[in-house]
Amino acid sequence: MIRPRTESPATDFAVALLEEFLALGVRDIVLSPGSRSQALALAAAELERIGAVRLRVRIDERVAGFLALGLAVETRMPVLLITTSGTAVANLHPAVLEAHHSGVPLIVLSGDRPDNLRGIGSNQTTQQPGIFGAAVQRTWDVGAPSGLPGEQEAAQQLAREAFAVASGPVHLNLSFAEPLSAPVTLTPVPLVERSRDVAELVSTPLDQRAHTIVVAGSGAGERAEEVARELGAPLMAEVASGAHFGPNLVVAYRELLGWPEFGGAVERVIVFGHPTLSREVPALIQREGVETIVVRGPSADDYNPGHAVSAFVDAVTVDGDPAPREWAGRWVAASRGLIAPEETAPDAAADAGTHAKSELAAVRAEVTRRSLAEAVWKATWPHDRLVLGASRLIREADRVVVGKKISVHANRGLAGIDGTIATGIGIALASQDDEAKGTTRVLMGDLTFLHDVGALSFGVGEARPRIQVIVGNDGGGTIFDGLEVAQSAGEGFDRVLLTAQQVSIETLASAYGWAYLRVENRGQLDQALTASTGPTIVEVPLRR
Ligand SMILES: Cc1ncc(C[n+]2csc(CCOP(=O)(O)OP(=O)(O)O)c2C)c(N)n1
Ligand SMILES: [Mg+2]
Repeated sequence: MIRPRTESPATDFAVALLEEFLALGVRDIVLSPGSRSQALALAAAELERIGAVRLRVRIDERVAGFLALGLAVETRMPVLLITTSGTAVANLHPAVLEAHHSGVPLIVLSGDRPDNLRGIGSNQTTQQPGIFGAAVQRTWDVGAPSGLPGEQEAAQQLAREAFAVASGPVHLNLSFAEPLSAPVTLTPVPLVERSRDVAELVSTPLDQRAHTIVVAGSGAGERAEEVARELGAPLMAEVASGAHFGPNLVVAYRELLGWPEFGGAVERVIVFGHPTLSREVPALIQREGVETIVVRGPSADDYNPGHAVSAFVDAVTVDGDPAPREWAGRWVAASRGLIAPEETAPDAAADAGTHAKSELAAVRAEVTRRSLAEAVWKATWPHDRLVLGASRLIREADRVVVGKKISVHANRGLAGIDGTIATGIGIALASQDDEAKGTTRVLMGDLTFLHDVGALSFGVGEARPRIQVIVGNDGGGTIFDGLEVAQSAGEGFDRVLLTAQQVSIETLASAYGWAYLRVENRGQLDQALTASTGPTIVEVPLRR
């Protein structure tokens, strides 16, 4: 549909562009303020007023980028990101890179000056086309609309082209000239719910040869679990793979991959998603005589450690009956034996007094990384969402948590410690949009938290989801303690790797208007995890 013209060609273009994105099925817009992009921003605000989009406004573009990423992860639809010119655009780069490497659709709309005002030292003007390099599927540099006939149709065409290639991030750099906007009033038009065309995948058949294992990395999804069952293969599913459940799950996969009678016996590996959490998986794939088939995902790069992968396929099918249960059963049983409880549970046969005492001791016990990961996992149900930051806690969770069919996300495209809170808020907002359902829990280390503290800011009128940001605070980046450098670095280690910090998280929570709970023992942790309603920070002190 073409709207009547306003006094500003910029506004006419912006409205036509955004309305076409809506017609294609886009429902979420995130924007940061600025003058050059005002036509887009005001059109977005008007579309929000008539109930046609969900609009989120964030002052920090880095936060806006990761918020959009979280929304897109949850909705599986492209999200529009609107920014002004200059450094504003560059602040989207981290989220654009993560989206590129994990195959999340983002459509960046950056405002810019017209061509004749670029490269002459105009205020807030830099080389924006190409700023994201190879991290975007495509870049358009669009001249300023000037009111010529056909400009609105051109805007619609642009939206269709961008939407069609947005399997990851794309960049529309849009020039605008004065008048940068004009008042516009929109009336709702009926929107057709359209799902995105999914390309027909060519399936490769797999036989049930024994001594096959299925590996599920980040973004693998439920299909990995299904294929493991159909093949009768043990399933090495990372905690944020979307496949960490089912009868074939092998939680202690790292240990077993190192054992000759388990890892040593593997002949074939089927990989879904992007494995990043172990050294054992890439080592196995590079071992002489192991055949590896990678099922391609949306990520930019195909997983190919040591260039040792034998075949890349779009999808797999399994014909016939699973391999004998003996193979998978052995792995599952051995894994169960390895994941012993951290502390012995109260002895049921003991007398009532001893029983009560040991229960009390369990409630008062200090929280460890393992018990923190397990408690958060245990508190999460299918209507909830779990987001795991980079560093030690996701690794701890990956080593110990039992199989459970819940929605878990981690930014493993580049495994940055940036944007974790914003990503979690995006997932929370999108997953809770319909009716009040579920809580999103975001578990991270203290540096990861401090890196994204700006994401705690909700502007006036912004929706505040049910979210718990759970910070395991060990006073710095203690993951480096476990690396070789901790032994070799000497005095500089604490200053430049651990980067110790003593920031008051409680004060930050209060400054940003979040509820705050400090957890001193396991009993308090369990209570805190089920307590909250609105945005809450749960600080859990951990030993270095
Ligand atoms: C944006 C970014 N900068 C730096 C790194 C390197 N890095 C990985 S883990 C880490 C420390 C994380 O510390 P914390 O969040 O406290 O977790 P802990 O290691 O203590 O569990 C850093 C700096 C990264 N992954 N991403
Ligand atoms: Mg830490």
